[in-house]
Amino acid sequence: MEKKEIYSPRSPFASPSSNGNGDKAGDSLQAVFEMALESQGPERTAKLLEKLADQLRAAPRPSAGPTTSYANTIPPDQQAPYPGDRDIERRIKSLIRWNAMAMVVKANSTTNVGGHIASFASSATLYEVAQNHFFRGATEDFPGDIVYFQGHAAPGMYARAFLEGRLDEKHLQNFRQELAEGGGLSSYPHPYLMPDFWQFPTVSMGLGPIMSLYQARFNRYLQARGLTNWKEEPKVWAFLGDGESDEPESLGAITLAARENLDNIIWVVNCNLQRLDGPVRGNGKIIQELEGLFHGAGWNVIKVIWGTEWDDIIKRDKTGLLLQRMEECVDGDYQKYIVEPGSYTRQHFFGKYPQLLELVNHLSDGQISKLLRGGHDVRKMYAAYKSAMDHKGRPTVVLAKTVKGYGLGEAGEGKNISHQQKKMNEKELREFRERFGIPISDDVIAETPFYRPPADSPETKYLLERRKALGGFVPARVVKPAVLDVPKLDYFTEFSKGSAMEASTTMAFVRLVTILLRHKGISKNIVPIIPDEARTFGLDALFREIGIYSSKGQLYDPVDSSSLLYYHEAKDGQILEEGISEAGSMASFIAAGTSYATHGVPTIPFYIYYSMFGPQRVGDLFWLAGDIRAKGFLLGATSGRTTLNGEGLQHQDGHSLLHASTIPTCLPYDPAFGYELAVIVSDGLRRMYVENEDIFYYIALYNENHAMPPMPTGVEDGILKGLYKFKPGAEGKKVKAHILGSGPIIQSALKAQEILADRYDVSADVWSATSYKLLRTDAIRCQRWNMLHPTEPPKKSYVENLLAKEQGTFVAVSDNIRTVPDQIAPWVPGGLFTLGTDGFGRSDTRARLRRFFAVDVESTVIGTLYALAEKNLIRRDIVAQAIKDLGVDPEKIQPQIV
Ligand SMILES: Cc1ncc(C[n+]2csc(CCOP(=O)(O)OP(=O)(O)O)c2C)c(N)n1
Ligand SMILES: [Mg+2]
Repeated sequence: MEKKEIYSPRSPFASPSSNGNGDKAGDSLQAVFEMALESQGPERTAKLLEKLADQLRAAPRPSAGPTTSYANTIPPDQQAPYPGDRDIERRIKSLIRWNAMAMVVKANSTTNVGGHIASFASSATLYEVAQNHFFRGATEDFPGDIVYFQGHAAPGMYARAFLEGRLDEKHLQNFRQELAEGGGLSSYPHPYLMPDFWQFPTVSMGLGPIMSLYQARFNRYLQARGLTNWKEEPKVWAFLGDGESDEPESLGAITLAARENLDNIIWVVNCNLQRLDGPVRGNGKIIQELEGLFHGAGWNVIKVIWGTEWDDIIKRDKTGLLLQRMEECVDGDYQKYIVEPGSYTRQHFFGKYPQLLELVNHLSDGQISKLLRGGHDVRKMYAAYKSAMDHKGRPTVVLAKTVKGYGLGEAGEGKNISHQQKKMNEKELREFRERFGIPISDDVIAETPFYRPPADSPETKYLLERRKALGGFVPARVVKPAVLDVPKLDYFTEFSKGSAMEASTTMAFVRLVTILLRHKGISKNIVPIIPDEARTFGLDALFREIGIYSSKGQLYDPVDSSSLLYYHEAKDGQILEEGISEAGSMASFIAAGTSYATHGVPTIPFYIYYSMFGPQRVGDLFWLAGDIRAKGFLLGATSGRTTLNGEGLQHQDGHSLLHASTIPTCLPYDPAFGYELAVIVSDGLRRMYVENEDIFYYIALYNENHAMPPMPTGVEDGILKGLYKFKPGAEGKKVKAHILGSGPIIQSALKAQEILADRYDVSADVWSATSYKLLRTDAIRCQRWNMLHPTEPPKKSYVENLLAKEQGTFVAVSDNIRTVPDQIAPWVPGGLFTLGTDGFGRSDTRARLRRFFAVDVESTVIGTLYALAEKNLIRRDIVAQAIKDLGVDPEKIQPQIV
């Protein structure tokens, strides 16, 4: 069994050999006692026992369950000595504190853009110790440590970058005013907005933590697959709030890190005991709660609760009452000790037991109120980080106790309103200046000027020297240009030829990824990601072919080892089989999709999943994929409200395409045929991995088999732009119509085309609509330009040009809600009549479902005739007759609810 290195002991008698064997320990104690009695005599033995009893009372006691006592994990005598110049570091930190506060106060003196002071005020020491001694920047043969900064502590990171000379006053002045002249700083870490600075968006609580876990695992994956040449492994640091730990994404995946022995990750939880509204656990202790959780999950836990001044007080307590008092106080009490004067703490904390008062007799009330919490003590934090860095075999979490709004005094130290505090009056500014010794004079203090010491000052020199020694600045996002040798469209000729056999687009994708995995230029860069659904999509053949990544290889003989497609886990496996975790899978997608930037190693994630459990389930991570400039392919399989027929309401997806359309860097596609898929993927590979565009793809895949025709000539451009004519209607008919179909529902359009021609004298062209969003974006772009250039010849969008000369009426039909095709309605000549699958799905056959939602062949015929009648192009009684002839019940229930 692994040796427990936590300080807070579980039992004073416990030793590794006697763990779990109380009798043995008891026996040896008995033997020692008898020896003492014999050699020392009863009197001296009694004295010795008394002394031991004293020590026992004063020793930290074990708590019940997986927690240890409310004490620092690392005892003072085991603390690594502090290597830095504490004095100068304190001055640097003070200036950073000032500038971080000033930028928020300044921005809010003339605007209402907001910002946070209290969060960084509580975490300044947590970051500064790491900046001066741990975070390693990127160098030629080292990718740099990977740091997830707590989002709303961003002002502190900007303030440091200002001192480092990376940002200037103008930037700070324009904090949260990014559209101001000269540009400004984004509110939070957003690589989309500050692509040279931020690497990881973190402010949506919980996403930073889960990303960091999968990033650490992805780093191991890259190494196992031989895709790196690092001189040493980077550490992944994640800083999060104690309130943030309530998010399921924060703690939901922590067992992964222990299971995978990710000793390359360090979490630092800033336990300031407060969230936005008030205490995180007013009636309990968040540090203890988190300790229990992390211990249970197999992490190495380091608690940093008390600062150095407490060491002596704790040592002098021989009664055990101090620890008892520390444990019986809840976080609500601890918060109160911050806002009340030292006399209150003396009376209510120490005063509960008279013996404790004696311990602080020598301290004034002022001194009592300044007894530091561990997270504000560089020596304690350094020791914790050092121990975390050196820890082998398990991930580490540092639980650091701090004060929210530390140093803000009356303006918001430890108050329930602290989080929202963004203004300070002159008196408060003066107090802040005094407390931190900021060289700003009275006459200008009201303007909260920024302060940067001169370039040759000891502070600037020290700070730069430290960063230089550690490899460079953090955060920094540096993208080294890399171009992959991606296949061109001719690599996919089997798709352009079509196939005699019916197939689904999911099958087409499986084939496509299989041949991509054989392409010399990119095979090794591909990262297939699957959340326990490979068999559903027919991807299980890949298990054996490329293996499932497992850091442990395969320690067992799989039950299906004798079969051709056995479940094959391997240390260099290529598939990331994430189990049932869409959030985890998205985190892996993001790690792989940003590897080009994080590591300078472009990888191509293909994440295939049940489309219903995509944006609807983990939409915030989809949004983040845009912000972080991720690349890759998301494949929403088993798509379509009626195409996935038997699974019912919670599976049948008819709206992911709409969700995906909302993400600015996402290209959503709804292909109907194998060749369309090939055109989209090959162009995507070119755009992302040759042209280096920071975009990603969402492709809806369906599981209905149908004909896979050869590619008509000259349609590539239309496929990519979102619309092309697939099959013109019959010649010589009286009226003209156009049906836009997508995915498998284009089959309804094609059969409707025949019926319309044969029975109603209507020539209907069938178009394949591969992406309504892209058509719309293009149209909006033109429209906006026209609005702002009213006297110039107007620009026309692709869809307007394409449809300009077409006669008749336009109808769209898809297996998605009507809003998806309706996106282009304003630019369709004469408008668009849409059939779609609005409403909850339900289990039944495809035929019945399509009739129910009115996207089947008959409904498409009726819809087209109706649209023609609405334009007086045919008589209304023809529509009524068609409804009868085609056997459609006009009174059938409406799928829409409200
Ligand atoms: C998903 C999500 N929900 C809510 C918020 C709004 N929010 C921002 S900060 C915050 C409180 C954070 O408390 P904590 O994590 O303890 O951080 P602290 O500022 O105390 O360090 C909240 C609720 C958010 N940013 N993200
Ligand atoms: Mg907090």
